[in-house]
Amino acid sequence: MRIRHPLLVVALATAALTATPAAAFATTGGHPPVGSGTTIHDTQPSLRILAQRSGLRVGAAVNMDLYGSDATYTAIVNQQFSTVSPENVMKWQLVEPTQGTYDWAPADRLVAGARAAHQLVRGHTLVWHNQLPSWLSTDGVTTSFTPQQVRDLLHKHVTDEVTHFKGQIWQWDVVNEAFADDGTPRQDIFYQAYQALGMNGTDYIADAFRWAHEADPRALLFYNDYNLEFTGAKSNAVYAFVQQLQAQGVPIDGVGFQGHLDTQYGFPDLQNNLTRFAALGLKVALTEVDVRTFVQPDPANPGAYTDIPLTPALQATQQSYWTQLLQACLAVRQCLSFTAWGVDDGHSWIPGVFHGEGAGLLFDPSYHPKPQYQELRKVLLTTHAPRRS
Ligand code: 9MR
Repeated sequence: MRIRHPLLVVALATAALTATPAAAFATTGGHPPVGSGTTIHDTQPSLRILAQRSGLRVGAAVNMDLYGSDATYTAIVNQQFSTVSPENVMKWQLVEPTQGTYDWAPADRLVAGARAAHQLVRGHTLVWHNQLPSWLSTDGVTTSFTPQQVRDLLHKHVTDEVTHFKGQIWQWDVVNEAFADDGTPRQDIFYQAYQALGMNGTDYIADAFRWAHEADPRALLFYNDYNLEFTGAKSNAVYAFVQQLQAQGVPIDGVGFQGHLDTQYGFPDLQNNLTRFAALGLKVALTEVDVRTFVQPDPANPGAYTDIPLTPALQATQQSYWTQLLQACLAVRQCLSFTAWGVDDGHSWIPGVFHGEGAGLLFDPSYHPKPQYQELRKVLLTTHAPRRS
């Protein structure tokens, strides 16, 4: 996959991000200057430029409350990344908050911005038990609609959303997180509806891929999940399941490995898993990478935390995990993109979900690049591993 306008991209990449006073590091307790300054240097090639050597797309999930209004945030998104994912604004809850009334505006803004910055878009996500509109389900497992109505609503949702963005989405996460960690299918409203209709509970997945393909035959259609990085009950179940889909002629193109890692667990046998899925004739991608760790409490704010790892050893483990994640993707020719789930530690889902953990991303809350950012640059600079296009 080649970036079509290399000159423009170089121009974007060589523009300085911001001039930030060194004092910002002291107040945030942030990271020391990387290289010789407090900014990403204007002579330093961006991640997207470096990744181009291997035809790899590097991406970030974008928070639309910041995109376009926070200049530094927006500059990082445009300068560093060649693919973007909407962190929330393409989810069913956001696009159809009231039944029958769509709100495409925030997602349209991202798609337009991506086009202007010569980025590709990963559409996230069409079918998920979470972040459903409240008129459909408040908990993902109960609904007031009949099974046939649930199937019809799913058909309409997938068709309308994929049609709305037709021609503008590179990869769609068609179905997200449909399996539990023990390898059993999640019994959400879709699974239950299909069972009640006398089908296999998981048949909604095949339907969603078929409907998405009908609406935009050129988009790459992905199944996306977490913990597929490790060989185990879940990745084995998904591995068997996607083979079933292929045997039934379901138009699935790829599998997304989210890549939400935590330094308290060992590094997964990721390359092995990427390789076995790719060997099925599928594309693969790292879709939601972050590496969380335990962080220091904020002395000024009891109960709150900084984004500074508790120990230098944890910081070193984080850096090594980022390096290994990227190396695994580069080692597998079918791995098309490597996307971080956010830009900076000040806007990450992690602290709200994992108490006392954080520091998962590549930029600190003052938008300074962290050491793991430089680690990724080093890997990209020293690796030439063309993708299978
Ligand atoms: O980052 C997203 C956060 O802003 C939302 O509140 C949350 C709702 O569950 O979803 C987060 O993104 C998730 C993604 O869509 C699917 N994989 C797990 C991600 C982190 O929870």
